[in-house]
Amino acid sequence: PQIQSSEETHVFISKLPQIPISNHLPLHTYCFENLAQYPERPCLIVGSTGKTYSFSETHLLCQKTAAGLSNLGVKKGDVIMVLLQNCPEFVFTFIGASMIGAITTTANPFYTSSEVFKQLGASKAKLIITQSQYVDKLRDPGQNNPKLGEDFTVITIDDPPENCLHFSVLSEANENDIPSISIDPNDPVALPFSSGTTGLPKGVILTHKSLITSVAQQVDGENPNLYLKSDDVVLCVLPLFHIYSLNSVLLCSLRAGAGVLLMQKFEIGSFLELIQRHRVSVAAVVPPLVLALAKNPMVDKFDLSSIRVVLSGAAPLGKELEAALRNRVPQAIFGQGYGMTEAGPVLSMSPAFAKQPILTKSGSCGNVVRNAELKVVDPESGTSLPRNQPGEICIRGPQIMKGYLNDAEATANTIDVDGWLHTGDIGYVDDDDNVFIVDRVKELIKFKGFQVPPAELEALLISHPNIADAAVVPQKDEAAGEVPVAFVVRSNGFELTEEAVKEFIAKQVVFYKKLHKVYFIHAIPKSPAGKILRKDLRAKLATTTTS
Ligand code: 4UV
Repeated sequence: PQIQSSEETHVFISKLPQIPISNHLPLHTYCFENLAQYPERPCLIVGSTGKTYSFSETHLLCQKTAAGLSNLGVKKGDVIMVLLQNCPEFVFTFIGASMIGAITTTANPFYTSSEVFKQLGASKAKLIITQSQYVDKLRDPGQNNPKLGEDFTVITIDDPPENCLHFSVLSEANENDIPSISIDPNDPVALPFSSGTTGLPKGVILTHKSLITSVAQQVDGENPNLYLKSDDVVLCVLPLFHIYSLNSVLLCSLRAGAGVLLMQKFEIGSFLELIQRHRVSVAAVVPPLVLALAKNPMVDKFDLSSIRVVLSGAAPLGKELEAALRNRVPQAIFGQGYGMTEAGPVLSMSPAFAKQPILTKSGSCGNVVRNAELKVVDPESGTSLPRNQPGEICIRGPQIMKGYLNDAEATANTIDVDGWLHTGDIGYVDDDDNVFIVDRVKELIKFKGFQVPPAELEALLISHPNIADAAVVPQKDEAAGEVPVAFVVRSNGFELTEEAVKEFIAKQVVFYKKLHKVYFIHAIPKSPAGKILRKDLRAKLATTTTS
C-alpha cells in the first residue's frame, strides 16, 4: 500500500463528543460501578419462570461463583467454557470468571460434539458449564479428544449426570474465598470464536480494556450513543454466546443499571407475550426477528407499546423490512448497530438511540462509535477513500481485539502495523457521517446473523472419499439472509448425489451450517496462487435459478 501523509487519510470519528473511559478497571468492577445507586432494581429476569435477581443479588451470585471457580482450582489466565442458552448462570459464570482473572470462551450449545471439541481443544478450557441435555456431546469417544472427568470438569445448571457437578458448587460458595489477584487492563476476559475474514474459527482475545471501551462507547458519557436507563427492560433473546448480545445487551445493561429479560430461545408467541408482560422497552434483534415483528399476524394481538428502541444488527437489513417494522411499532426509535467480534465488537451505532437523538437515514448503520477512528480503504491499493466512496471498512481504537489466540499470522492479516482492523466489509460514509454497508469481501456467510465459515465446510467436504475438491459460498435467501451452498468436484468415476453430500455435512454441523444446495462442477475456479475465486462462484449462482 502506498504511504500517505495524515492530511490525505480520510478518517471518520463520531459526531458525538469523545468521552473519558474508565478502561483501567477490571470489567466486573466497571459493570457494577454504579451498583449502589440501584441495588434493589431488577437486574436479571428469567422469562420462562419470572424469577428476578436484583442488582445486589446478581452481584453477590457473581462473587460466589468466582469463589466457587477458584475453589475448583480455576486460576487467573485459565479458560472456562460456557455452553449455555441464555440463563442467569451464564451471567454469574462470565462475571465470576472475570473476578478471578479467568477467561470465558462461549460456545453454542447446539454445536455438534466435534464442533465443541474443536473449540475446547483450541481454547484449552478445563471446565465447562452447561445443561445436562448437552453432556452426552461431551462424552465423545474421539481418539485424541480430552476426556470428561479426567481432562476437564463439567458443571450443569440442572440435575448433574454421572461424573458432573451441580452449579451449586459455585453459587453456594463463600464469597469471601475470592482470591486477591490483580488484573491488568490488557488481560483477556472473553474468548469468543470467529472465523474473521478468512479460514477456520479462531479464538478472539477480548481484554478487560476492549470490552469496557466498547460498552463505554455505547452507554457512557453525558450523551450516550445508546441511552439506557435504570427503568429500562432490555430484551435478551439473542444468544449470549454471541458477542452482540453479550456486549450490547448484557454488559451495557449491567453498566447502565437496566434490567435484562432472559429468553432461552425465540418462539413468536412467548416472545410477544413476554414483551407485553414485562413491558420491554429496548429490543436488540437481528433481521429475521425484525421480519417476525414486522410481518407475523400474531403481533397485532399484543401490546408492544412499551418498546421505545429497536436495535438491529449482525446482518444486513433491507429497507422494505425496516419500513414495515416502523409501521408496526411506530412509537419506537429504530436503528442499526454494526459489529464484528474482532472489533470489540461495535463499530457503529445509530445516533437515533442517543440521549439527544439524531435521526439517521434508512438503511444506515449509524455513526462510528466515540473514541474510535474509522476509515474506508480501496481494497486493492489500500488508499483511504473520501465520503460516499465504497471500500473496505477499517476501525481503530482501544476496543478492538488484542489478536487471535495462538495465531500471529491471522492477527497480522487482520490488524495492520498502524493498528487498523480490516473488517472485510465493503461500505461507505455519507455526508452526514452515516455508515452504510453494501457488500462483504470476506468469505464469511451469515445465516440469520450466525457465522458460517466456508473454510470449515470445505474441509469437511474434501474429507469425503468421493469428493476431489469443493468450495462453499453464500446464496441470498429471503428468510435467513444468506444460506451456504456448495460447489463440489466428484472424485473420478464416483457416484455422488446432492442428498448424500448434504447428509454427510448435516450430521457433522450445527443446523445453520447445513448446505442448502450442492452444485456439481468439473473444477473449482482458483487464482494462480490457489485461492478459490469465490466471486466467480457467486456470479455463477446469480445466473442459476434455484427453487
Ligand atoms: O463477528 P460477527 O458474528 O459479529 C456480529 C456483531 C454484531 C453486533 C454487535 C453489537 C451490536 O451492538 C450490534 O448492533 C451488532 O455480527 O459478524 C461480523 C459481521 O457481520 C456483518 C458484517 O459482515 C460483520 O463483519 N454485520 C454485522 N452487523 C451488520 C452486518 C449490519 N448492521 N449490517 C450488515 N452487516
